[in-house]
Amino acid sequence: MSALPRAALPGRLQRAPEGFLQPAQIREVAAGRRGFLRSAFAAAAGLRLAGAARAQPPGEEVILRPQPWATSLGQPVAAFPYGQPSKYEKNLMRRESPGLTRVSAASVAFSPLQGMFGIITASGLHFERHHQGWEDIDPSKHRLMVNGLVKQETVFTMDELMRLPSVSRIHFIECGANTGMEWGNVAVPTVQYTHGMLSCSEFTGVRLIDVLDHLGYDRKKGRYVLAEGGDGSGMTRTIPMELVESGEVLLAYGMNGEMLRPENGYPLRLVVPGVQGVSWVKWLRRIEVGDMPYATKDETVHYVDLMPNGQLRQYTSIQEAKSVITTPSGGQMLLDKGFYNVSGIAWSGRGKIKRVDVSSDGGRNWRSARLETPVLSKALTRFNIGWVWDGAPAILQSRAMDETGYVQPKINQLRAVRGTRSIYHNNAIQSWQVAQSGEVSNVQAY
Ligand SMILES: Nc1nc2c(c(=O)[nH]1)N[C@H]1C(S)=C(S)[C@@H](COP(=O)(O)O)O[C@H]1N2
Ligand SMILES: [Mo]
Repeated sequence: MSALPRAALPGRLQRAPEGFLQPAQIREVAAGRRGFLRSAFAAAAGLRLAGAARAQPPGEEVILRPQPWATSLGQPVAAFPYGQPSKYEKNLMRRESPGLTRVSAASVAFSPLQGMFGIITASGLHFERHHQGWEDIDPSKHRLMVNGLVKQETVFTMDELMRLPSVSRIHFIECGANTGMEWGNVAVPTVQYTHGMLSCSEFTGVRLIDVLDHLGYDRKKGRYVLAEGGDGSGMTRTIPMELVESGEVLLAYGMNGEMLRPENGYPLRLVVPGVQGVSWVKWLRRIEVGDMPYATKDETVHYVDLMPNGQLRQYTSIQEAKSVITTPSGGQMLLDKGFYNVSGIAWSGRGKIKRVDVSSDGGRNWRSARLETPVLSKALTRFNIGWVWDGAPAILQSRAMDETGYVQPKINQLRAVRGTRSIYHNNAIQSWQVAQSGEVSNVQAY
């Protein structure tokens, strides 16, 4: 990928400490504000910086004078019957990568990880990956057929499915192609494009095993499930029955407290915790129980890993432990030396995150970050750690370890095993370079 249109990049100052100020405003308040930040955070971090005792700046206009919002009548309730983000948050949105070709409606919109907090992805910012565009299916016309090795082949309406016992679970979903550009040393500029085919939501639905049990599936022979989507892409994936029997696979209709959004599979999608996104079949119309893997186009032509010896690795569906620093990250800018809260997310398709280490010197020295609780299995885990930038060039990295003891590899360790011709399953450590100017950019460092 070469030159990027400027408009495709999130604002350089987004979520930098002074990210809400316009450049002119920044210059205006710079001296005073910086002095204040320096002393406040030096105290908070228990640090002693030269000049830290400097007096606080005199008050600004905005704090001294009553502002329009304090002297007028506010908007009435339900001005927007369905709530919208502030108009000042317009920069925070899903984006298509300028480096990827859009094939008609088959494309990707990435989540803006650089501007998100905690572990839950706001539904309107959930990434989108469609093989043939999205549909808004009338739920009264949607059906789920369950057939194959079951005693009682059945077609369900949505009403029938929603009468069954339901569960709600928080899980991440990551496309197997997330971070795929980095295999070929193509450093895309921002975390939105390097890692934004990743989201985490609370999903509500019926456990697939409950439905299969009820219909009397063949426990001996029926070791695989085929999931088929109702969109034009003919999306079909094989799910091993052990995953279904673990009770984790859901026929989900809810996401973050409301019905699924159309682009995420309304009214029904499969949720397969820990497994790459493609198996989370959207607009789910059919589940077939079978006695062997189906080897569909989506698991023979696509979503296979080309290994250095020229062979294709198949059915590598579990997303291994991975993490990324989201602030500061590529495209952002540190405006001054001093304290920064380094924040990021970690996840593993094999269970809970156990530890995240952070380095500011390209992996020579590591410190363990604070994991925000609750730490959930197969969900995003937020980590935070304080860092004092001394103004010299630095390389920020994070390294996740999951409860199995697996440690996220460096990109060269991964390449040694996998070669460079893969598209999928790149879970390497991400490096963000902080230049002396404060500019943060994507680099590959070992
Ligand atoms: N029916 C159907 N299901 C689908 C797809 C699709 O194109 N059609 N895309 C898959 C892929 S490749 C991914 S990564 C996830 C993306 O889910 P999302 O759009 O809700 O983020 O859905 C999967 N399920
Ligand atoms: Mo995907």
